[in-house]
Amino acid sequence: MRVVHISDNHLGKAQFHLAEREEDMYEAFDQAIDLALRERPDLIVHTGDLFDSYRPHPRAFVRAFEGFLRVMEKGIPVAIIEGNHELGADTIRRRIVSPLVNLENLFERIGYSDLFVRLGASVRRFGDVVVAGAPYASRGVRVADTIESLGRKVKNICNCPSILMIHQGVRGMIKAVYPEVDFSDIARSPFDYVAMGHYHNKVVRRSGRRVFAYSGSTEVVETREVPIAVREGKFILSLEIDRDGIEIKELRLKTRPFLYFSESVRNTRELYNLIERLMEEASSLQRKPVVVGSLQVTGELRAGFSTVEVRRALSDLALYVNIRELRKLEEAPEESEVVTGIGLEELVQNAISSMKLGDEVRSLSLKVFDLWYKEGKRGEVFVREVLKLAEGES
Ligand SMILES: [Mn+2]
Repeated sequence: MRVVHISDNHLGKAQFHLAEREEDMYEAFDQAIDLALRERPDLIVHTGDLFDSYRPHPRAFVRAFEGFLRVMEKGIPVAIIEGNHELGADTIRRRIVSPLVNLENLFERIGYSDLFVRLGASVRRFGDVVVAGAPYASRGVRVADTIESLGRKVKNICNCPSILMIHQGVRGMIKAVYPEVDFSDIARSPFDYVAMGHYHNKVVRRSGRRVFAYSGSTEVVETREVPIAVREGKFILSLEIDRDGIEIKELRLKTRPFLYFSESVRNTRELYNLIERLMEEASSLQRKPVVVGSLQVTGELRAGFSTVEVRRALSDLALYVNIRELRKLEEAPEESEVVTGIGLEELVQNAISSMKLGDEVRSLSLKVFDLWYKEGKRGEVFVREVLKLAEGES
């Protein structure tokens, strides 16, 4: 059976408050569907965060509907689970349904109930494979127990290849401060392919005949993904799965170009060398890039001057310029900190821990952060709010 794995489209997100970036998310999703259809798959599995919000903009909802309709009109089923972004605080506390339920209802109305299948800790057979899936669960919920019980159900259905779909941080696969599952929990389960969402960079791990994979997001959703995204790109995964094993192909998407730099400049000559290089790179591209970088400024350069100069030079060449200017060398982020990990929570924790706070306030700040994090708010706005809260206390 040919199965395509897609994840984390974050439809509706307008990164940097730009309409162009909202459109980029839609285009990446459309492209993912195009690439998937070219594979002539028997099934598409979607591992969550189709939408950026549990209350998506109608534009995002319509684009998702249109994309999946193209799949279903060809008779191809889609199995999907909710990511944390589809399960906001309201959906849990006030029993508001996730947007995937709305989508499911709509497809049911037009006769596609067999083709759009939302898995809520349940198992379904599609042709010669059994698929189990569970929606995102925050830390504290025993995800490992859910996986174990799904594993038992799968064995009862048929003696055929099996797929598990989860939207979780898995310790041992990625660097995360709040992993909800250990790699051993999925490794000891009986599933042949574990399709994962949540982490936005592609991670494919083979173990004998089995494969564990994060396909990654289809666009850059947060700036911390940029260092890896510029090197590797964004993907969907296509696999041929049968009793003999799994063959996996990584299909790369053509997404908005990003330029990334992390440099220290000591004087205007070094600054203008950098600017010249960025201008050259930006003008060689067919589409305007988003430029993301950090500048460590030392020596004769005034604070803020370099950032203004880079922005000015790239104003016509780039869609958006996002620079962090660091004054002292020791404040520079470790490259590994930027590159790896689910990360944002770690940055916030480190920031809170490094502030001059009383023990009680620090522990309160970390608790507030923990609560908010569990409710799935982990965008840049959220981090700013938490930092503001903590700073206000000091
Ligand atoms: Mn996501």
